[in-house]
Amino acid sequence: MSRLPKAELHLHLEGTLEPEMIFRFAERNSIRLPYVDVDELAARYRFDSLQSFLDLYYANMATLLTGEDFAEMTEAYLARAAVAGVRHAEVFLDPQAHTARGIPLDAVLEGVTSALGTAEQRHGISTGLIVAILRDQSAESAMTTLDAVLSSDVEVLGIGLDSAEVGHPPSKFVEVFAKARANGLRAVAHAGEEGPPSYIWEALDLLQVERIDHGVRCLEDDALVHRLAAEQIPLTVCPLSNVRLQVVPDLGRHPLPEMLDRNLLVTVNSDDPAYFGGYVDDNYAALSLPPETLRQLAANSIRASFLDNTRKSDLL
Ligand code: ES4
Ligand code: ZN
Repeated sequence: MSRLPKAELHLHLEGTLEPEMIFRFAERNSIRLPYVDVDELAARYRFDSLQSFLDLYYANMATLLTGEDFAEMTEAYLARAAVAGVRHAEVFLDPQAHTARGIPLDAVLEGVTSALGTAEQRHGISTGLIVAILRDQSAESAMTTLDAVLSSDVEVLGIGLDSAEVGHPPSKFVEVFAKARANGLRAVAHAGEEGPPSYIWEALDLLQVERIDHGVRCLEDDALVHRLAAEQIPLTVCPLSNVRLQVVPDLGRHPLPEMLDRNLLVTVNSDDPAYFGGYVDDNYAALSLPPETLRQLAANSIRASFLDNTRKSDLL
């Protein structure tokens, strides 16, 4: 199944920072790590919530300093994604996590886009960049970040919303998303991962997003499920992430089959593969679904992408 042509729609570039890379970048950037080796670091990859993961995810970013680091990380992801059959990737980047550490936004964007720009040629993967807003930071910080991104000369596909969900509802970012959409960005948001179904309603009605990232908690609200199904709003589900962050107890009890049964436009994605035990092919395999269902999920990922219809038809 790994070769099925597919799109990856929910992938945090910083979540592809593998332990080996963390040590290599720390060495060359003279950054002291609080772990002696890869094994000691890998032993910390046990999480009991989204926040417990985010603490390590942000700490490890201290090793990313130069445009070159961002380019290498992105290139390594693309090479691995090609092996997984990914033909199109719409990837998240968290600019605030880097600008807050004093890394110039231009270095981050140039590094990432230099690798994305050669992906088609090197790996046969078309790409788009989604700038994600950290919802646990202020709306002012989000607006400053959006303005900086819009005035840079990189091509950005969309705006997203991520980081610690509970207590940070979509309503906090209405103006930011309105401005992003007015400037031609596509809009998506994490909602209903740890947060309640009301956050999914808000993302749709207040932020006017075109896709929901995760969204697994929609099943708690029948009216919401009907809306998502009727409008065929894509849900970018990440099975291994959900298990590792204890959003669901185990893969056998993952709600994805029920979501498909309820006619939701579900896609399978890897979220933060360096942290959650696998890339997108591993997520497909982990579900233990029949081949025709896996084919359906791969087709859904193409349909749910922001590609134009011509390229969608080529990939389907
Ligand atoms: C994330 Cl799994 C997840 N949820 C929310 N925000 C994130 N940022 C990176 N991974
Ligand atoms: Zn995510």
